[in-house]
Amino acid sequence: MKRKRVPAIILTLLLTSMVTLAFNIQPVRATGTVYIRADGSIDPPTAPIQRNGDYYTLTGNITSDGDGITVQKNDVTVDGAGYTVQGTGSGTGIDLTGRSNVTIKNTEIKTFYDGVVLDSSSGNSVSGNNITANNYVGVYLSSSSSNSVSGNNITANDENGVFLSYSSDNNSVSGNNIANNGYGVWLLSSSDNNSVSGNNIANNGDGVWLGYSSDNNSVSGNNITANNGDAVLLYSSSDNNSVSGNNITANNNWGVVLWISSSNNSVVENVFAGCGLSVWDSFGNSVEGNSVNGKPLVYLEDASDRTVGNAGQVILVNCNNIRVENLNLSNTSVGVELWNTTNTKIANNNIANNFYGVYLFDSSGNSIFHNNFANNTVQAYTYGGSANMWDDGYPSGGNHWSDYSGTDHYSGAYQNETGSDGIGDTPYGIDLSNEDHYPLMDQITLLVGDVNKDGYVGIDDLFEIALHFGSEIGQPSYSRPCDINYDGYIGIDDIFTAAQHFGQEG
Ligand SMILES: [Ca+2]
Ligand SMILES: [Ca+2]
Ligand SMILES: [Ca+2]
Repeated sequence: MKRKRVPAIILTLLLTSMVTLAFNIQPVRATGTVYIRADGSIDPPTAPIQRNGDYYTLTGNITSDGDGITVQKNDVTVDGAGYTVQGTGSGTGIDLTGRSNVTIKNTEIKTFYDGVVLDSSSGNSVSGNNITANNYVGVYLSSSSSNSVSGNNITANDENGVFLSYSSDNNSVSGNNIANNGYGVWLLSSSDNNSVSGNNIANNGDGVWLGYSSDNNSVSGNNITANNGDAVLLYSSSDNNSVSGNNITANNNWGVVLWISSSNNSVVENVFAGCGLSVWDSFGNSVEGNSVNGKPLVYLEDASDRTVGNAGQVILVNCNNIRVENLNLSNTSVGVELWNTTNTKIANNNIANNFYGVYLFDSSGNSIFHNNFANNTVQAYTYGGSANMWDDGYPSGGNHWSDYSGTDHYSGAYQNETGSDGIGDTPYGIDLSNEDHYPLMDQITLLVGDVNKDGYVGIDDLFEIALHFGSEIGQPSYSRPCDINYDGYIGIDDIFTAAQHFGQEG
C-alpha cells in the first residue's frame, strides 16, 4: 500500500499553529518544590523568588505536585506579594518544620494536602494569607509553641481550618476568617495556653473544639456563626479554659458544650442566639453573664430551694428543689437541662422550637406539667434511668405536646367516662419510666385568666368564665380554659383568680 504524503505546506502550517498555541496557551507547568536553604539560597535558583537579605518576595506563582515552599532557614520573611503557591492535592504548601521566627504573609496557598505546617516550630507568624481548598488542614501546628496565625482567610479546607495538636502551647489564632472548612479550629492532645480570639468562624462542620486534656486556653471575642454542628465543644478532661465574650449565633447543634469531665472552665458573657449551652458530666464550671436570645442564661450548680427568674435557657447541675415557672424557653439548643437534679418543678412554661425541649440526665423525682411543648426536634429526652412526673394528676393534667396525636372523647382519671375533658384519652409516652398520663389538648396560657388567649385579661375573659359557671369536667358545658385552678369545676374561685389578674398583659 502506498503511503499518502502530507504536503509540506500543510505540515508547515500545522507546526506553526502548534508553536503559536504553545506560546499563547501555556499549560500550568509544575515548578516543583522550592527550598529556602539553611544558607539562605533559593533552590532552584530559577524559582520566582527575589531575595533581599532575610526578606524573600515572590515574583510569580509557584506550582508543585509535591510540597510548595520548604523553609530551612530561621529568622526570615516570605512575602507572597499576592502570588499563589498551588499544589495538586498532596504535599504541604509551605513547610515550616523545625523553624523559628519565620513570617509567611500575603500568599495564596491552595490545593495541597496541608496548607501550612508547623511541626516542632516556635515563634513563627502566618499572617494575611489566603489558605484555601487543601485536602486536609489549612494551618497545622504539631508540638509547636508561641506561634501566631492571624488575619488569614482560611476557607474550604476539607478537614480543619486550623489544627493545634500534640502539646502545641502558647499559640495565638486571631483575627482570621475561618469559614466553610470541615471543622473550624481544633485544639487537641494537651494543647495548652493558646488563645483563639477575634476570629470569624462560620459555616464549618463545628466551630472550635478543645479536647483531650487541652487546658488553660482562651476562646474569646469570636463570631461563631452558622456552623453545622457545635459552636464550641470542650471534651475529655479539658479544664480551666475560658470561653468569653463570643457571639454564638444560629449554630445547628450546641452553642457551647462542656462534655465528659470538662471541669473548672469559665463560660462568661457570651451572647447566644438560636443556640445555647449544654453540660454533660462536667462540674465546677463557672457560667456567668451569658444571654440566650436576649435573656439570661441561668446556670445553677449545687443550688437548692430557689426560683429561676427571667431566663432564655435553664441548666441545673446537682440541684434540688428549684422552681422553673412562667418562662419562655424557646429557640435554643435545649430549653431546660437537668443533670443529677431532683425535686424540681418545671411548670407553666413555653418550651418551643428547641432542639431538645427538656433534657434530663440522672434526674428523677421532678415534676414537669402545664408546659407547652411545641415543635422541639426532641420534645423531651431522658437518660440514665431518670423517672419523673409529667402530669399533676387528674383533673389538673399534664403538658400540651404539639406532636400528640390522641383524641379527646372521654373523661375521668381512667379516661373511660362519657364526655370530653380537654385531656387526651391516651397517655403521651416518653420512655418506659416517663409518661404524661394526662396530655392537654389545648395550649396552656402563661397569663393566668386570659381565657381567650388574646394576651390580655379583660372583661370578656370574665364573661367567658361566667358563661360556663357551675359546670363540671365531663359535662358538655365544661371548658378547660375557664377552669383556672384546674380542679375540674368552674366556680367562684376561678372567677376570683382571673379577676385578680384583671388588666394584665402578657
Ligand atoms: Ca379526655
Ligand atoms: Ca383575654
Ligand atoms: Ca376551678
